[in-house]
Amino acid sequence: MGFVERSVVFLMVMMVAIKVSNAAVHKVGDSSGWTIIGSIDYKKWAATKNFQIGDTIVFEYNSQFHNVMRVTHAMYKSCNGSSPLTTFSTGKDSIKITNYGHHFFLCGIPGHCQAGQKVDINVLNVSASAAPTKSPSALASPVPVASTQAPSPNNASPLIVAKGAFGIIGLAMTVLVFSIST
Ligand SMILES: [Cu+2]
Repeated sequence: MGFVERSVVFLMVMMVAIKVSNAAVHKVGDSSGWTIIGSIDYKKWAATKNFQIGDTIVFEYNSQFHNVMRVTHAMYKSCNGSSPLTTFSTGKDSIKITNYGHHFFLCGIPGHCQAGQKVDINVLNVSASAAPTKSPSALASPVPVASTQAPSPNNASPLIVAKGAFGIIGLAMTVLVFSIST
């Protein structure tokens, strides 16, 4: 492979590595899993998590006794599992979050949802607490800046993005040069 090809491959590997490292896996109910035993408060569980796009939600349960149905808000509220959007039933279902907003799930076995086996995965479109390398849309949003410090706050966002990109490329190039010279 030539230098250019190697550079491109290396950069792609870097991008994938960065993407993977940002994504989290959330096991519903933590060690208890997806169950009606112990009356787990899945609302409470979800409230302690910071769900992001790219994260994976894992439902672990005994497939003889439970399942997982993705439903609408109305179905979630009324525990109606008669016409789910999707049904999962492997006993270990991994669902990747691909969009913002609420993702409603319940167990479709009669009585289980009423007993509390339901969860609302809410993916917030905010990243005030997120790392600076998160989505560009978050960086582009207007940030209140003291007028004495920055007379033109509109210029701040592209600068941050550019700095982040140069940082990644710079790091990649450094490693690349190192790998070639050895
Ligand atoms: Cu169940």
